[in-house]
Amino acid sequence: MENILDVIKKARHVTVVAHIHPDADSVGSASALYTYMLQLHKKVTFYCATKAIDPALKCIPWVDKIKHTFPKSSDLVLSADCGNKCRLGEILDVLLINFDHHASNELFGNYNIVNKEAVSTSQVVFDFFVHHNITINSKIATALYAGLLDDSRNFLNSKVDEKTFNMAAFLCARGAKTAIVANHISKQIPLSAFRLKAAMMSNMQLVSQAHIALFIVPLKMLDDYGAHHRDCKLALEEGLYLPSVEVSLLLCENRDLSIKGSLRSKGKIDVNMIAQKFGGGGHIYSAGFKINNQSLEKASDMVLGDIDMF
Ligand SMILES: [Mn+2]
Repeated sequence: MENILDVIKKARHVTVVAHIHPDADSVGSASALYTYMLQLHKKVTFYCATKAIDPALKCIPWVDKIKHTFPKSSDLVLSADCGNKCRLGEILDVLLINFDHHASNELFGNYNIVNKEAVSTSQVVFDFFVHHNITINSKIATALYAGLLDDSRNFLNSKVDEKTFNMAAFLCARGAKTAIVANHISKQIPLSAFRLKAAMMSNMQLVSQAHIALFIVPLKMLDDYGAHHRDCKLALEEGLYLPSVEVSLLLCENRDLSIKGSLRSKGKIDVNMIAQKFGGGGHIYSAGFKINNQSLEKASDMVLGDIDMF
């Protein structure tokens, strides 16, 4: 681990990378690394390939600094919450340190700081900071807390343990703005997402003896409500609240007519394994994939056929 600090210290221009279609964990972890680079007086760029950043993430420090073009002079990348290279967007082939917690992480970095047991990538970054006695100021604390809150599903997912709460307590003590983060990340829904959720709920199908909640979202449904892909996750995650449901499956049409698949599980079924069959990945409880050149109906038959229920 020690020589990673040397690698960072030797770099002239560091770029922290949040993944495409970023969430609070990716942006929060990248933001914390960005603050650390400022503490080291490094030249640093915050890069994310996706231009439409969820406005809820504005509560995370430095989100206003995000650039969508990878800087040519960069000689080191710190990637945050990226399970594979495709998640990085268009970057140059430079030295890379991979901070992540995905079960499907492909260890694509020159250095891989990956803990698949961690609740969030922000926990991986937190452990790295604590291990190296790096100062956690209020900006870092707020950023890491945002990742922890979101990836732990508001401290409700099965990976949450004593360590999670100890980290939260530590971040509170360092000035994390917990109420502001909660109000943005967990307690605020745009009207478009509100309306989409209602439509998704009423169109939900229960299949495999009601063990699977299936949500099919054609592009037109998104457009009717002016909603985004990310807005689908509200209904997707609440599908698991039904007592009989073990897996919640979303198939959502992309603008290029490919299909984005998202899976959530209570834990009996490993959805990372299912997503990997379609070239995707993630975690046991939460995973995603993409299917090209298929109709929504065909895609749903393909995926349902690959979920073995007990
Ligand atoms: Mn994450």
